[in-house]
Amino acid sequence: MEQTFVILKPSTIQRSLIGDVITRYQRKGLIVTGIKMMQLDEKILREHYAHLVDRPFFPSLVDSMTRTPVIVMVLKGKDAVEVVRAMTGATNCRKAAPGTIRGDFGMSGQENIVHASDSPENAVIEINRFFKPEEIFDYPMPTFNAIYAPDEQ
Ligand code: IDP
Ligand code: MG
Repeated sequence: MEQTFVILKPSTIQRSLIGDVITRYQRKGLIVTGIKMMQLDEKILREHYAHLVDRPFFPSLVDSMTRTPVIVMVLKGKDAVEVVRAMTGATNCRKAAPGTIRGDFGMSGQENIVHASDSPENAVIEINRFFKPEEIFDYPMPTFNAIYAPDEQ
């Protein structure tokens, strides 16, 4: 089953929303296969946000993403990348639809609560960038057969 990569950004840590955000993913039926707290630095952010390094807001984004440690997560589910991106909402929280995580928890374009991988290819790259193989776990979930029909598993 597909896995995707999520960062609970410093805005989430500072606003004590860690539990609320993780609860949203778990209630949806996504399985947490990896989770840890880590301090990001400019080097890893230049890789992770390579498409943005030349943008004028990049220094501010680095300041924001290094302000506190973050929580990085791997979530597993059918079509997990698409599902989690849909739950995330538009980049700017003020434009993100109500019901999405950004739409419900934020007011900023930069301080926008979470990062989520935007394609299956990037999910694999990002999981490998932030996690060692032994930090990702495959374990049985008793609820699995209540979350998915047999032909969806
Ligand atoms: P995404 O997080 O919705 O995939 P990206 O365009 O990949 O959006 O941008 C990565 C992150 O960079 C955003 O989540 C946000 O924190 C920040 N960002 C993007 N555009 C802007 C901007 O115009 N001003 C400030 N920060 C921005
Ligand atoms: Mg992006």
